Amino acid sequence: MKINIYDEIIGYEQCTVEEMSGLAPVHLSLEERVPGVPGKAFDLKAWHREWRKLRQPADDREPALMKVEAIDEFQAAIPWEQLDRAVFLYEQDGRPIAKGFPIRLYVPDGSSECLNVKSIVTIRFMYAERAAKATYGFKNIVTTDELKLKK
Ligand SMILES: Nc1nc2c(c(=O)[nH]1)N[C@H]1C(S)=C(S)[C@@H](COP(=O)(O)O)O[C@H]1N2
Ligand SMILES: [Mo]
Repeated sequence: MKINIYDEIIGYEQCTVEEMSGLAPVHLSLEERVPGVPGKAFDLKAWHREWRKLRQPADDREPALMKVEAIDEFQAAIPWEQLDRAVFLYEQDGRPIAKGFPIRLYVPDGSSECLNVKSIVTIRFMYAERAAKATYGFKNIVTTDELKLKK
């Protein structure tokens, strides 16, 4: 399963969890940042810096916002300052994670546990777009039947 990665400076790319964790310079046990939750995780910002450096070494600007989207269309937009201790959980008991496959975000210093988004399929790094607060929730899905009713 591939994860869609978009970075305003780099563009679109698809990566497997193995490719992402293989590149990540900082690996840790999730328990070190989220007490009581075991599993293997890698540091988000260190991974992003490494990924960016390999593609665009001359530009070291930091994003202002990260947006993630899950298989079930749950999504979150998180200001970069809240992500200093954020990690991606990718393995538990030697296997891909059962709850949250393929990867799950944990934001230990975030404003809410609701930001621990499971089953992420798209990650976006934004530089121009900013937000004062983190937001999360399900995408607004308007069905064609609802559109007809509104006419
Ligand atoms: N993909 C996805 N991730 C999600 C959610 C969701 O509905 N879908 N709910 C969020 C909310 S509101 C909370 S409080 C936590 C709950 O985490 P838990 O299932 O480990 O208790 O997951 C977050 N991550
Ligand atoms: Mo929540």
